[in-house]
Amino acid sequence: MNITVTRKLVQRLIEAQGTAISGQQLADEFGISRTAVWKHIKELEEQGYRIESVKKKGYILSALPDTLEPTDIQALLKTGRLGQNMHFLESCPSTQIAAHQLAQEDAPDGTVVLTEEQTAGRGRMARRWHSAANKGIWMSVILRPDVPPQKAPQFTLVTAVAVVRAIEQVTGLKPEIKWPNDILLNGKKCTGILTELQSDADGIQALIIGIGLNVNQLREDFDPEVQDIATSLKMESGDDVDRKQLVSSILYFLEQYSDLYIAEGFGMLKLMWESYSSTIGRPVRARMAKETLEGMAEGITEDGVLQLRTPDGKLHGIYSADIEMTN
Ligand code: BT5
Repeated sequence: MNITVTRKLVQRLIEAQGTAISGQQLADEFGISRTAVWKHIKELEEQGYRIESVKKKGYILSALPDTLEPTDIQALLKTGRLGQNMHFLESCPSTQIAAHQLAQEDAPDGTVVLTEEQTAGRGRMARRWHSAANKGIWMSVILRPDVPPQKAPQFTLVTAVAVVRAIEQVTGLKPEIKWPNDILLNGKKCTGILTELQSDADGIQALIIGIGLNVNQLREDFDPEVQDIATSLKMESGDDVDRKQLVSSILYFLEQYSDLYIAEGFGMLKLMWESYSSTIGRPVRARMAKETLEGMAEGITEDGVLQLRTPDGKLHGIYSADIEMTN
């Protein structure tokens, strides 16, 4: 069986968006016999694609299997650049490591690395990111924006807004953002974002934006270390969530919002970020490397810096910290 034809057939059926295409038409388009089309369809059904065969009309794709097959995701993509170059790895230590390597090898702006399983997923400050197999989205996006390095931290906030919009669009859930890089549902973490930088004297060479999103895990799928603090979209919505749609939607919003940020600055995105934030207007404790401060989170600056007012009335700019709500 010609694998390329099988993949192209799926793309064609995805692009048809639920309308039927006759076996004869597919046979003509691919230059094969109708029997060969039928054999490819059977092969796809075995791989978990649900394809209805409607009399006198043809084939309709009604469901995709729960894999991260890149050509399927690309058929769903509504982006100009993000994800047009996509690398899929069945298992890897960390998509961040793979993406750093690709960026050094001149991978283009918008390159995406996706995996089913990370054996050494990482968070900030070398913390662990638990990345169980087949249930989440573990992905790194390479961006090459023409901005000075001091404009890099806001990309974490821009990405958070993009992921929240995508979760809303695909599931109807209403997530909140906890400064700077956590997305929460009912107070538990469903997403972490890690932005890393490759830069030299000429400025930013590449931003590597890592997104870890818990999608279809149940409580028992999480490591005991995070069972009480982590949640997944399935745990919150009660439904299985289509990871391919979600990847496509995240990349769409990330392209829109990062382009908006680069073209027009942080103003509009700051407003969006604040509207989703669970941190602003709340009393918080900020744990930093050298000190811990408690006070009221008043807002973020145009630079993405958290403004925290301590009881003595002083306003502190927080660049990096772990935040806990104190009420
Ligand atoms: C983060 O760090 O939240 C950033 C996580 C980024 C992960 C992505 S996955 C794709 C790409 N490849 C990588 O290797 N990384 C990126 P931080 O704010 O430091 O939070 C880490 C903390 O989150 C841990 O110390 C745990 O407490 C908690 N945690 C770990 N795994 C979790 C999970 N699956 N769900 C919820 N919380 C988790």
